[in-house]
Amino acid sequence: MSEVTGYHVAVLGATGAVGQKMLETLEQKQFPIGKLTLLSSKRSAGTNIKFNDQVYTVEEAKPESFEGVDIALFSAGGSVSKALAHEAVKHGAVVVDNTSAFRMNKDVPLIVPEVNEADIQKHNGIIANPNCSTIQMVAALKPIKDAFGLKRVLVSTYQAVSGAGNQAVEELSDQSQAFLNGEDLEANILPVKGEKKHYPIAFNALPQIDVFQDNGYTFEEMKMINETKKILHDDVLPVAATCVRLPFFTSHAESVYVEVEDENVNVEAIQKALSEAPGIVLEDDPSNQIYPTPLDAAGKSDVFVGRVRKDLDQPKGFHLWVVSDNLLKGAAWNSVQIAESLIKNNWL
Ligand code: L14
Repeated sequence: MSEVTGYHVAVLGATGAVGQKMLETLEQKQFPIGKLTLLSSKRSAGTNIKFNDQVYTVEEAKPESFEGVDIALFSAGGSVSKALAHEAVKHGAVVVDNTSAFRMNKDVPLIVPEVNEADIQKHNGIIANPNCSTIQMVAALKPIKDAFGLKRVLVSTYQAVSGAGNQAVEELSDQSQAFLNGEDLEANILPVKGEKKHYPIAFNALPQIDVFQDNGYTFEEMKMINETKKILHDDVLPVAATCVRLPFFTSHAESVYVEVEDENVNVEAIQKALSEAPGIVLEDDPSNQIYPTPLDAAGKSDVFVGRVRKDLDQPKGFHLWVVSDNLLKGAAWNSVQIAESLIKNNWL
């Protein structure tokens, strides 16, 4: 790239829920863009999108689309990433991939910049953006691990529908209206688009996010488990997860139980470590009913933590409540942060 004009950035999946947030984030953080290419599947090609007061027409993504591209942000689903990421790299782009296609590949760094930024250097053209639920959890675990050691993690999630895309967002709003009108609820998307069965999400809770694995866990749960170990560089860390979809649009919340290594850690010490950590905002004052909620976190880049408590029976056990915008820190903002780090550190 030339210093004056900025980088050639491509966004693949530009019309999707995450792609839209990627564009908003690039605008907001004034990413140094010299040229912008918006790409999508054939279905969404032709859509016009405004960026920095200029109108762009979304083009169908093909291998040649990446000629001259410096940084390609991928968010059009795993199969599209599998088909096009290596092609993009061959054409000279560095890919930040927001799907689960390459996350667990040994030669693909899996990055949350506040946690393991240095791992970016080992990239071979593809860098993976972790799962949304993983990102906000490891952001909160990292300062605890650094200060007190980490022995075990148990998490239950309360996840927004927007993670499953714009169609799931529409489904929740249609069903909510129907429910209040006393009409039958039509379910076609959730829990998983394309699965045999669908359940209403409005006024409900669905203990299935992504498809079931042979071990009885869902893929979302296994992503949280495996990605957490990889990002924290601890292959033997015990992690278990239960992932649940709830009827709100934005931000995931998580009830996280951790056991630390050190003896005699108190709540204040955990709160201090969290409040000093980058990207974390501690909102924890029960006497004034201060704690994070999904509505409050929506539209913000940080990870919010509250309800820090000591377990009543396990002296090294602590409970926390972790909330963040799933489309921002959980996806678009984390990807743009990775791109910023590539530039800042000369790791392109
Ligand atoms: O693995 O349905 O990046 O909310 C995260 C959102 C998978 C689907 C991922 C959802 C996706 C998930």
